[in-house]
Amino acid sequence: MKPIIDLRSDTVTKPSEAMRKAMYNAEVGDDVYGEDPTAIKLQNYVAELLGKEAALYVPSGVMANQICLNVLTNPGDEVICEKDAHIFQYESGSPAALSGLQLSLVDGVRGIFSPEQIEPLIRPTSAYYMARTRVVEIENTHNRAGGTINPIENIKAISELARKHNLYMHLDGARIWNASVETNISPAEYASHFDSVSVCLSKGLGAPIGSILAGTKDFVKEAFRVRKAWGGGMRQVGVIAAAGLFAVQNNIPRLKEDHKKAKVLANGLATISRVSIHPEYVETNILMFTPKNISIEDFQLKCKEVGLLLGTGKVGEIRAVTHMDVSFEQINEAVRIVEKILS
Ligand code: TLP
Repeated sequence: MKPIIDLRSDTVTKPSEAMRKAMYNAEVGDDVYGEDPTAIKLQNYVAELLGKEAALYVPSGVMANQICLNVLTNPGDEVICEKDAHIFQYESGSPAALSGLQLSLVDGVRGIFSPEQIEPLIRPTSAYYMARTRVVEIENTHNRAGGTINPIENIKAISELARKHNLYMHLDGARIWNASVETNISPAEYASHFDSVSVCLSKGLGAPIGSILAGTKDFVKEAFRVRKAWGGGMRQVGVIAAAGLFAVQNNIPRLKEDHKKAKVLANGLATISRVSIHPEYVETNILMFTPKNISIEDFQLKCKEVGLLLGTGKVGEIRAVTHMDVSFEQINEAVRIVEKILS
């Protein structure tokens, strides 16, 4: 039987043999006491990569984002973000549930909003009866918008506006690595425009678990407290932190290959008349398309029956994500499968 072609997400990758060896050999200690040497190594390595004073290893991207928001805000505050932001769409209402926050949503163009769009949303500090605008959040690359890269000049202009209004900036950089390899702008340069940053090790980088949040020493000290309060304090965590360290030390440059795969897939799908797609929108490893005259559910089911797994994006959209565990040959096979189903 042919192996399944799993394009649901770049989270589906499995640890390689070399990564497992690093896990096996990891030195460990009790991380709740801050004594796990491998977690410390990972945190220091990523803090440096992001040009931040300190960093903290956490179980997931959701936890990283939510701890950052919690530390930056007080209940009743408002966070400005794009309408398709992960923190709004896919984090189970946690800004409200965990931190008492409300979100002010901006209608971006393929996930990207301008400073001009958000300036009128910033509430006057004199208006004591309004929520207090506290944070501007940017997701880069933007997942639900199809892996789009936020231009650095735009990020810079937004962060200048935020500074002017004494607002914090938070980066959901789950896939900042993808943006970085594509633009040659370092993760540190991206991060320099933000007070807090969350990055994922378990997506394109191929680690089985984990995210990192980063900021100033004081910020991370407080994040350490919140992580424990929310049940995210882990013990001999070095066995998984080793996988994260391996991922971040070895698997960033190869993300370019995943971007090529996404382009090959998009161009292939564009030749199918019953597929609606914009291959020119594909910037990184995520692509969105719509199969015509068939429901998303039926289409996904038919694909699944022949070994192709696809995800969903916005309503009526299929999401396909390329990653290290899918080959170019499998990408071509995926195009053939879709062509056959829609012929
Ligand atoms: N995204 C997942 C799903 O939740 C959609 C995926 O398959 O892409 N920020 C961004 C931009 C993300 O895409 C994700 C995960 C997260 C945060 C949360 O990471 P995890 O799943 O580790 O909590």
